[in-house]
Amino acid sequence: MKTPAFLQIVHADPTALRGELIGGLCAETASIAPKYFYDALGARLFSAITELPEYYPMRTEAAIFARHGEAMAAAVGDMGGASTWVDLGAGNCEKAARMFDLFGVQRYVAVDISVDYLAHALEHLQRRHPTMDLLGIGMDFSRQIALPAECGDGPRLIFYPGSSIGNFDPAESLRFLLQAYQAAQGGALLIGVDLVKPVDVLEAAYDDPLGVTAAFNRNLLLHVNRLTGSDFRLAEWRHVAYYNGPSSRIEMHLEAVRQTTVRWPGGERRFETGTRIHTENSYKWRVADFARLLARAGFSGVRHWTDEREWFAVFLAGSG
Ligand code: AVJ
Repeated sequence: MKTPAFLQIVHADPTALRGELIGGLCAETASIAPKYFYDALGARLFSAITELPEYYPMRTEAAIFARHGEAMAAAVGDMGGASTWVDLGAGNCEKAARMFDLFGVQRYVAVDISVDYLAHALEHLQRRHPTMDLLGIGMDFSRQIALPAECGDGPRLIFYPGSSIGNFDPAESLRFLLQAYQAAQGGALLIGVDLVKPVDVLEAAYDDPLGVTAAFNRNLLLHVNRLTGSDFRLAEWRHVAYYNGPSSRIEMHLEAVRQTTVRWPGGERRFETGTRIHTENSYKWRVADFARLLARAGFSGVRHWTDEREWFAVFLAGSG
């Protein structure tokens, strides 16, 4: 049996991370970047979110792949095919693995910031697919998708499911798509995008009655305490999530329920009652606007598949 290969492209620099976090806390509008949600507990809480009846994106996307996967594979074939699948933010690799047979994937490159988790997932995957070429890459691709030569020089299928692109604002999304276009090397992009829909549906998905999303949001403070040595106390912060219509995005915040001072080695900040720390944006797109953005990034032959309610879309876009 083959063994999966690994490459560690960047080691997260703890001092730089700390500086970035403290900078966000001290800014006029305090913020913490959403990538910090995913410590070990945060990753499990997110997985619990995907089980909630109110959180429709994952199961809607899964249904689209199950129903239209064959058509997607045929469309990629019509575009000339892609020898390598590149999974951005692969996590447990399960979403991509479900498509291997349908797409006849021989070479799979899993990219994720958390390489330990990835190593484990790829070993498991290799046991189920003994002849496949598997490569794991520990890399933060949020600013730049700089894939190493080991990924091969043929056309690639860039796989970016789950509406992860929703964390980027429209300008950042365009930058990301331009990068994805280059990385595809004449292949294609397969990407999941959450769509605009009634506000009550959106808000329930990000403020569920069981409080799992609230726990996911508030757990961020425990992670920040560990990373920076700060002393956030959970009892003083509540989860706030609402749809910002003019910006087409869900916003998540943590709001101080009383006046509180947060201290860390070398600094502190006082938060008045009701002040907020912005923790996440999750943009919702209209099909026509996202198709236009793909075209602006250079993609052609854009197709999309959606569910009956048109709550979520999977786009396929060619870079050839
Ligand atoms: C992982 C960014 C797709 O925006 O729906 C879920 C994260 N935040 N509930 C999303 C999230 C709160 C999720 N993404």
